[in-house]
Amino acid sequence: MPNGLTILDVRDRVHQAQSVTVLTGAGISADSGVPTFRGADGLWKNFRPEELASPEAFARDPQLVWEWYNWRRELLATKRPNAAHEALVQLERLIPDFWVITQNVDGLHAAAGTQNLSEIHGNIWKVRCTQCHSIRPNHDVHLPFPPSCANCGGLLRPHIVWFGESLATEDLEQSYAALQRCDILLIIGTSGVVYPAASFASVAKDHGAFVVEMNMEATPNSSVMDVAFQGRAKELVPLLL
Ligand code: BV8
Ligand code: ZN
Repeated sequence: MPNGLTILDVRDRVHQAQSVTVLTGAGISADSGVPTFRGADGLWKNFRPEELASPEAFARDPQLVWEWYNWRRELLATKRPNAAHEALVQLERLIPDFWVITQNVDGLHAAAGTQNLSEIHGNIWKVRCTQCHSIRPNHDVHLPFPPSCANCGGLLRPHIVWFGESLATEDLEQSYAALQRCDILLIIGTSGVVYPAASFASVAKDHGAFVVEMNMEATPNSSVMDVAFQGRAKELVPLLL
């Protein structure tokens, strides 16, 4: 259960740590103007995930799914990392072993300069061929339909992990390794409802890590945390510097 520790106590622990792992969700990008999934302005308010973020939806109506991703690409093209993303880049330079696991597909951690990064749900600025499975960066704000593979002419899909799809083995291996070796796990801006990311707090805790939550609201994982801070990521995360 959360105890009387202040954010300055956590800052001291972080600066003394050998290994720190961070798990982020849509909340860290909210301060960059990127809508979250389940909040009041959430993406899922207007859309139903199973209608769009699933292989079945893409098989049924690839054009509709691409229209949704084109809309999100257009929205994201104007967004920049905020003070929370930037603070994590500073921490990465200070702490011997630092790893960021993000559920976000917006690319803002990489844009801020984070090096040690696992984008476990993929990246909206990458496309994957449904035929030859080649993965390429693509920053076109709007892909004309049907987007076709330069390599084999196959239909391209977003390189994003949809519901019911497995996460990439390499991303899972990197994530579990980072969760098992860290002294501290910082969990920033996630509602803790999507698996397997929602189980990462328990994985780290089972390996003796000190687990800290920074979020606008309490989550189902809050009771697992050693300490939980409620507030905006762009205000809380820089306090760790
Ligand atoms: C898999 C791609 C295994 C789309 C996404 C029943 C029980 C347990 C599991 C399941 C189940 N039924 C189904 C499952 C599995 C399913 C799942 O977990 N479903 C949930 C909904 C129950 N998971 C999967 O399918 C995963 N795959 O398990 O494969 C498998 C095994 C065998 C065979 C096949 C497969 C795949 C999961 C990935 C799904 N893809 N996105 C897209 O993005 O286009 S998930 C989607 O949700 C996003 O990626 C997002 O990252 C993710 C999590 O959301 P959050 O990041 O947490 O965002 P959210 O809006 O929810 O919360 C934001 C938080 O920030 C809030 O708490 C808010 O208070 C806070 N906040 C807001 N502003 C701020 C802030 N905090 C700080 N500062 C602020 N300013
Ligand atoms: Zn191809």
